[in-house]
Amino acid sequence: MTIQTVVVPDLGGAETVEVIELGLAPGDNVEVEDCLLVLESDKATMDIPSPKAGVFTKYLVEEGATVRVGDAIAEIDVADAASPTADVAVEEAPVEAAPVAEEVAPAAPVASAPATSSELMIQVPDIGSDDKVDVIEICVAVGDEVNEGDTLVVLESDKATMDIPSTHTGTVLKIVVAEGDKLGTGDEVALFKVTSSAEEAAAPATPETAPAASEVASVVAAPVAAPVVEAAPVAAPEDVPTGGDFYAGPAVRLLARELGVDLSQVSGSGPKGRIQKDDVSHFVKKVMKNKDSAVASSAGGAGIPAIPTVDFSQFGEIEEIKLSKIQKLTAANMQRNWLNVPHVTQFDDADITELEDFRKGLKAEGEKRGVRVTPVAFLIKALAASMQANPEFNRSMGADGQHVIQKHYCHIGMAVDTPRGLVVPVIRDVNEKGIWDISAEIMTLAGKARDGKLTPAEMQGGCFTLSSLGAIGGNGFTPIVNAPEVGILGVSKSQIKPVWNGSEFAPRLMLPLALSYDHRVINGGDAGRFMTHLVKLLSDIRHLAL
Ligand code: CAO
Repeated sequence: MTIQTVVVPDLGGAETVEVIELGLAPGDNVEVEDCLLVLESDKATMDIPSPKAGVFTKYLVEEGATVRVGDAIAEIDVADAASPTADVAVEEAPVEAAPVAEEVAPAAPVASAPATSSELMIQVPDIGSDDKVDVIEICVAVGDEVNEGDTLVVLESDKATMDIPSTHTGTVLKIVVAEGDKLGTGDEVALFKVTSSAEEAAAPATPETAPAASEVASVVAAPVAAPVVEAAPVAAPEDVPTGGDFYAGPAVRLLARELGVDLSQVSGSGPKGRIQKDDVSHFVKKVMKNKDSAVASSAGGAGIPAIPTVDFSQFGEIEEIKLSKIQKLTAANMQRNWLNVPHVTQFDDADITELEDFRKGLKAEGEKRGVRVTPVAFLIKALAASMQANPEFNRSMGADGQHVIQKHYCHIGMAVDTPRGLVVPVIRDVNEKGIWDISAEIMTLAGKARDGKLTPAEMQGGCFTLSSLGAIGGNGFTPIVNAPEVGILGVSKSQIKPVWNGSEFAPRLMLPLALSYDHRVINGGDAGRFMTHLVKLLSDIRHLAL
C-alpha cells in the first residue's frame, strides 16, 4: 500500500481557492485523470485530476474550505507505485500537466498585429496544451465596449474552465468564433477597435499588459488558476447566493447574478451536472412562463421586500460567525420551501402509554442485539403505515404544477441535529422493515450524520420527513415541509396528562404531534384522516401488525 498525498497545484496567480465539490467515497477506484475534487477561484472552476491510478482513500479538506498552493487535499492508495506515471512525487507535482506551464515558450503575445492602426485581433493565449478545447460561452457581442480583463469567451477542457480575458480596452468589431467551436493556442477570437495606442496593441504582451504565456498556460495545464489579468469582478446582489453549492463556471455565475437567478435552483445539463448558460436562460423562461399561472413558481423570493440591513454594532458588542456549508444550504432550502409551499400545520396528541410500556419491555432484548429502540422507530414505522393507508401523503407536486407524482416506494427522512447543522438521512423501504431493523438504521444513520459521514445517496429519495424534538423538549412546533416531499411530522416531548376515559381522568403518556403539509397536494380532510390514522396506530400498536 503506497499512500500518496495530492496537494493544491500552482494556482497561476490566485492566492486561494475554495473546495466546491468532493465527489468520491473512500474505497472508490480512480484512474489517472479521474476528477478527485473541484476547486474554484473567483474566476475559474478547476477539476483536480488524479495523477495516478489507485484507490481513493480520503479527503483532507471539507467542502467549502479555502485552500492555497501546496495544501494537502486528498490521499490515494496508488495501484502501482513503480508504474511510469508514479515517477513524480505527488507532493512535488500534484497535477502532472503543471510542469508544462513552466516549459511553454515565454510570453507569447495574445493579440496579433493590428488589422488597421487601431484594430487588433485577440487570440487565445498559450493554453499549455496542443489540444483544442470547447468554446462553451461567448460573453460579448459586436458593438460591446469591453475593458481590459473582461471575459470574451469561456473555454472548457476536460480539466478546467477558463475565461479568456480581453487584453485591451476597446469595442468588439467582430466575433470570429461560435459556441461549440474548438479553439487552441493562437486561434483568433475577436476583432477589436482598441482605445489604447496601436503601438501598445501591436507590441508583444508583457506581464503588465497581458497574461504571460506561462501564467495563462497554468490555467489550463495546471489545470487551475484563473488568468492573472484582472477580471471584472461583479458585485453580487445580497440576495443571490454566490457560494459554491452548485457546479457552474464564472461566466454562468456572472450571468446568474445579472439576472438575479439563484443557481442552486437550476439543474445543470452539462458534464457532471455542470450548469450552462442555456440552463440559466431556460430557468428564467420557465419562471416567466409560470409567473401568471396559479402554479407556484420554483423561484423563491421574487418581489418580496428585503429585510433591512442593520448595523448591530451600534447597539453593543457583536461578532460575525461564519455559517457552515450545511447551515447555508439549510437556510436556502428552508427559505425556498417556506416561500414555495403553502403550509398548513395540524396538531394532535397520541396516547403512547402502552407503546412506551412495550418499548421499555424490549430493552433487554435490545441490549442482546446491540440495538437501542427509541420512540422514533415506532413513529417512522407508523408514518409508513399511515402513508400506505393514505397514499396522497406519498405524492409530490409535479414541477409543472399540472400533475402530482404518486410514489410506490416508502422512504422516510429523519431530521438529525448535528454540530454542523441539520441533516436528513433517509431510511429506505420502511414499509418492508420491522422495528429492530428500523432502530438499527436510526442508530447507524444518526451516528454517521453526527460524524459527518453520510453520503449524498443516504440523504436522497425521501418521501416524507420525521423531525423529533422529543428528547430535547417543547410542547409543539410547526415544522417546514422538506419540498418536494409533501409533509413532515414534528414530534415534541411526551408528558403524562390527565385524560378523561369516560368515567374518570386517568394519567396517560401523551405525545404531541404536528403535521405540516403542502396544501397544494393535500387538503384538510386528507390531513385529518392521516393524523387520525397515525394517532390510532401509535395509541394501539397492535394495528401496526395488521
Ligand atoms: N418524548 C419523550 N422522550 C423521548 C421522545 C419523546 N417524544 N423521543 C425520544 N425520547 C427519549 C428517548 O426515549 C430516549 O430516552 P431513553 O434512552 O431513556 O429511551 C431519549 O429521549 C433520546 O432519544 P432520541 O430521540 O435522541 O433518540 P433517537 O436516537 O431515536 O433519535 C434523532 C434520533 C436523530 C431523531 C435525534 O437524535 C435528533 O437528532 N433529534 C433532533 C431532530 C431535529 O433537530 N429536528 C428539528 C428539525 S427542524 O429544525
